[in-house]
Amino acid sequence: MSATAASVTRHDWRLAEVKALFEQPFNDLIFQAQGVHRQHFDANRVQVSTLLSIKTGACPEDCKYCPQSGHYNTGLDKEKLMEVQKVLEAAAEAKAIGSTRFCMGAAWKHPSAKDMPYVLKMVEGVKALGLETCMTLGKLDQEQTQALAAAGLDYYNHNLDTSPEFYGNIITTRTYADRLETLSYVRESGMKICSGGILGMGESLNDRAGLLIQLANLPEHPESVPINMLVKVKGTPLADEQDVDPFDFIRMLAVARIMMPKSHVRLSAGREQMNEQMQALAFLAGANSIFYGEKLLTTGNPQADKDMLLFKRLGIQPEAREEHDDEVHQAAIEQALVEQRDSKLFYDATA
Ligand code: SAM
Ligand code: DTB
Ligand code: SF4
Repeated sequence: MSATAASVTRHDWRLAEVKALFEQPFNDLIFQAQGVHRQHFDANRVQVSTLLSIKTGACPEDCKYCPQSGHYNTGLDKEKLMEVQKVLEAAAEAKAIGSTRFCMGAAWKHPSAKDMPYVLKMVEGVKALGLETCMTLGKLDQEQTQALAAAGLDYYNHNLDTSPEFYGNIITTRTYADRLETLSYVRESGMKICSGGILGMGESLNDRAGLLIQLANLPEHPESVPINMLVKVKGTPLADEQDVDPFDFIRMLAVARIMMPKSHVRLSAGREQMNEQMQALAFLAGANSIFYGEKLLTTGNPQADKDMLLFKRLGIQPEAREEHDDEVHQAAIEQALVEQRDSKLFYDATA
């Protein structure tokens, strides 16, 4: 297929054709993905989101990849729900370093009635700071999605994680159908969906293709598709899984880009384990979003100044928030860069 053939938004993907996309020669796949990418996006813009864990550890779910599951001993310090004011301070810091979206995550099976008022206050406060809002709190019912949407929540993150066939090897306490139900409530409420998965859990090519088919065959594509590389955490059952071939990870991003041409595809967890060349390849394959700031939820992420330097070397501009003045945003980023440059820890590889 040529890289410039018009890409249509499809919802009827079948396993054989998706596998054929994956199995193309690498250069052909990247060329095709970059062609699709350019039909819908500025290829030199990347969206930046910052994560915060608002409730950490002791989760009743048994997700085998997760350092926060109460089923495994990972030595993580548990924390109860953060105070609203502390969350807003963290959001203001994220804004100051140039982030446009603030994603709050809680290690819950689902939010309880007593926690909801605090969560809604967090959404309102973060929104008032001029940031896009995102939350990931586990399973939701219809009443909760309506309340979050009314408070101004822009995105809800709820990952399918893997194919329906492989899912039972990874999680037994929540079903795939539960996840699809939460996604349908999020859609009904008018919020945008962020949903993706993880590579490196011992899944097959069929499972990787199967995950993308589930996401792309939803009635509407998720607006945001995070593709995580497993962060192997000691104490979790997946701590000793084999590394994913870096080129296979890039293939996943490229196929996601082709199947969901208008979605933001996020090069998500695992960037600390990737070199700059691999991240550049990820952007070439059509990834156009990252988590920005030194921490994911409980594990590390590259330092913000390192990411800004990489963007500068690649000629990438951070994407401005919708309805946000590009110049104001750019000024904030440049100010953050100047401040970092004055710090002793900053090494300017371009000087
Ligand atoms: N507890 C909520 C839930 O699972 O719905 C929200 C937080 S949970 C940590 C959000 C997502 O982070 C998971 O669905 C999973 O895809 C990702 N994740 C968790 N641990 C990870 C790890 N070690 N490596 C990569 N991704 C991970
Ligand atoms: C997503 O897909 N990845 C993020 C976010 N959504 C919530 C979480 C990654 C977590 C990595 C392990 C940790 O830091 O605890
Ligand atoms: Fe709990 Fe979410 Fe971790 Fe699963 S991924 S154990 S639901 S925090």
